[in-house]
Amino acid sequence: MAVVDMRLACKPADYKSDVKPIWCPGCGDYHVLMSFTRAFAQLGLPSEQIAVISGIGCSSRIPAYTSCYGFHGVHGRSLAIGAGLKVTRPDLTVVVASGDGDGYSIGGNHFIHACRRNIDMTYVVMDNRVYGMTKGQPSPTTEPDFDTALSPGGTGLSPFHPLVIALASGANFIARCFSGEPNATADVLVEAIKHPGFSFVEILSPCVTFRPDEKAWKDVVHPAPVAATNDPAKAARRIMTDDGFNLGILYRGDRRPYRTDSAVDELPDLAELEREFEQ
Ligand SMILES: Cc1ncc(C[n+]2csc(CCOP(=O)(O)OP(=O)(O)O)c2C)c(N)n1
Ligand code: SF4
Repeated sequence: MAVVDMRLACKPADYKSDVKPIWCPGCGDYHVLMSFTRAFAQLGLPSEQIAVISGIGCSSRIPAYTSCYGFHGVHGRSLAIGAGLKVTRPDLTVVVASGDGDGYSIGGNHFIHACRRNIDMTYVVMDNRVYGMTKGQPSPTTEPDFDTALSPGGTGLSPFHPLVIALASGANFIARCFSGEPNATADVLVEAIKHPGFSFVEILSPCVTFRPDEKAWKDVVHPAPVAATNDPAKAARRIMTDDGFNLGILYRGDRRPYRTDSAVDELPDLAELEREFEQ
């Protein structure tokens, strides 16, 4: 019998659903979707072996646009849902998608503990430094001088630094990408998904409607000048001092992932638990 190499047989189009995205024309998230489907095709994974989980926001609509299993959850809780799924179904490839509001504001605590737990899943945050879906409020990554009718005079607050927080919380794979470079982003997603344990990919993805200034990101992003390090001290220095536009895999450590297989072995008999509960 002929053996089919799934990587040759899979095309990005196989991972698209027939739901038409309703993002604004020019939104960076279209390119992120393109990167997802290219990465899945490169990996040659059947779509039923992938689950894309999200919270709430424009960015969090992404599961509906893929042909993979999906769960459009509640605001800020995508990582909790993804972790629960991965622990009970370790055979699935779990990709969790979020926005900077969803992931760093209401979901900020889950982010820290997901980095710490190191469950084998990939966390993608489409960061546009604004709440797009609810019409332009500042998010944790918004610059302090973002002066709009909703934040008159700017917030005056120091932005959250997701990569530094991820590193300090124990994340073992940290990358930054730009939505406008879908091939490079797909390559990073492939590496992130293959990485054992929690992998964090921050994708700068412009909100052209509430942050038209972000269209200029395409002129300021650049590949990181040095290769990924596995030394957390070096990574900390690099990430804390970079200009916020260095792209690529910035840190790749080798901390042991959470043992999902043993967690499943130790699950009690659910029927028995139900009987006990009814008594
Ligand atoms: C519990 C709860 N609080 C607030 C909201 C309102 N809400 C919906 S999306 C959102 C922010 C989304 O921002 P972000 O995650 O950055 O995604 P974007 O729309 O920019 O892609 C907020 C505050 C909600 N849906 N649920
Ligand atoms: S509001 Fe912003 S984030 Fe939402 S779809 Fe439009 S451009 Fe994209």
